[in-house]
Amino acid sequence: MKLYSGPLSLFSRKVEIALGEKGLAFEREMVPFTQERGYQPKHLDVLAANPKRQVPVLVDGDLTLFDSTLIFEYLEEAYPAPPLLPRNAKARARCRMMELRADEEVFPHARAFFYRTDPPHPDAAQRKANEEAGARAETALREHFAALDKIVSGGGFLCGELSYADIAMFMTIIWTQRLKGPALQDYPSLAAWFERLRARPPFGKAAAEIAAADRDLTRPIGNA
Ligand SMILES: N[C@@H](CCC(=O)N[C@@H](CS)C(=O)NCC(=O)O)C(=O)O
Repeated sequence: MKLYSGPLSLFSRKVEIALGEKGLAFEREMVPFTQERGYQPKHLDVLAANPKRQVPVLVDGDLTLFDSTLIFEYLEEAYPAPPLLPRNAKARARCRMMELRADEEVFPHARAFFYRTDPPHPDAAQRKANEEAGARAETALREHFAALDKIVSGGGFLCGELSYADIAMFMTIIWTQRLKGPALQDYPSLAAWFERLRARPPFGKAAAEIAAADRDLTRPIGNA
């Protein structure tokens, strides 16, 4: 298998963790990424494979597949052991909604912090608007963290056993933390869940590589 990934691609790192948890070997190709130019120039293989021109792209034999959630669905069908979704249909559906919650409800608030690693906007009004949007995102994230803290208060995972929902939420929470969103320490069960995951080699490797990529590629926060 071959995975086109990116050093600071949250969605690609989701797939790396899932492949690792399933014990599947893969060759990884990192596409170009810089803070200044983002994903330009696009990797030619990614342009050919994905009309959305995005990573992750997974190649498994004669199958070329994009979108992290579709890749999860494929991995679960093609490589069912160990499972990363519950067995019961309703529990699986709930777990898929939890993955969607990470990607589409919680992560958009982390996006509101992207201005923190961008060069300061030349327009003062835009800088103020960015900071106001960041403050609203902080409030929303605190509510999400409190709700998630309750879900994992028993010491388990988001859907009972380890699942794709944990992978997606772990990545989203890394993004909130690297962009200096609300601290996890105020949510002890969620912080303990995060550390339980980080102790697993595929999660720990992704977290360490993202921290290294931040040191190499990201403009430090606070130097505005
Ligand atoms: N829904 C997609 C999102 C993929 C995505 O946003 N990829 C980003 C990197 S994390 C990308 O390639 N961005 C470059 C671009 O959009 O031009 C997924 O889950 O895979």
